[in-house]
Amino acid sequence: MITLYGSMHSRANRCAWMLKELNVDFHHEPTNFLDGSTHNPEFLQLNPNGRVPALMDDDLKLFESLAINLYLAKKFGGPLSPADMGEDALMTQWTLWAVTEIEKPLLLAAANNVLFDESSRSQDEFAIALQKLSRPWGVLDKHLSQHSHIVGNRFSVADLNIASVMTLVPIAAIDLSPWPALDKWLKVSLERPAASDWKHVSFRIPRPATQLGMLSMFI
Ligand SMILES: N[C@@H](CCC(=O)N[C@@H](CS)C(=O)NCC(=O)O)C(=O)O
Repeated sequence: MITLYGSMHSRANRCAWMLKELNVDFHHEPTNFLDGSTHNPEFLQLNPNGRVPALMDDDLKLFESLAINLYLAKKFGGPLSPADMGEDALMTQWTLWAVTEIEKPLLLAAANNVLFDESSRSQDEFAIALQKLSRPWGVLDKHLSQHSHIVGNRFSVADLNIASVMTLVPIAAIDLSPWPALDKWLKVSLERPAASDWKHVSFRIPRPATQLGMLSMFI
C-alpha cells in the first residue's frame, strides 16, 4: 500500500499528480508543512529533512518529490515511464535540470510576485529571478518548438516533473509569452485532469529576516 504524506498545498501535489496519472490507489495523509507537523519525531522518522512530500510503499520510505515520481514511473510502467535506458537517462536528466535550473529562481520570482506579503515584495528581486530563468526557459522553448514532448512523442514523467515545478508560473501570474512553445506546452500539461490539485495552492510565506535566510531558502 502506498501512502503519500503532505498537504496538496505543498510539493506533495506533484506526486499526487503522478499517482493519479498512473491510476494507482493510495492513502493520503495531508501533513501540514506550515504548522510544524513535518518536524515532529514521528514524521522525522519518515523524512529526516522535516519536509513534505514523503512516500511509503510498504517498507520503502522515500523523500524528494521528483525522485518519488521517477520511482513511481519505473515501478508501474506504461507511457509515462522510460521505455529503455536511453529514455531513463533523458528523463532523469530533465528532472535534475528542472530542480537545478528552474525551481529556485522560479520560487524567488513567485515569492516576490505573490507568496510574500505585499509589503515585503521586491520588484528588483523579481526581475533578477526572471533574468536567471531566461536561459533555461529559452532552452526549453527551443526544445519544445522542435519536439511535442520532453522525451519521446508522448507525455511522460519528464513532462510531469518539469510542469509540476512550473505550476508556480500560473500561480504567480508570470507571463511566458516570450517563450511561446513553452507557454503552450505548460498550459496543456497543467490542464490534464490528473494535475488539478495544483489549482488549490494558496499560501503566503514570510520573507526571511536576513540575507542569510534568503540564501538558505532559495539557493
Ligand atoms: N526538494 C524537496 C523540497 C520539499 C519542501 O521544501 N517541502 C516544503 C513544502 S512544499 C516543506 O515541507 N517545508 C517545511 C519545512 O521546510 O520546514 C522536494 O521536492 O520534495
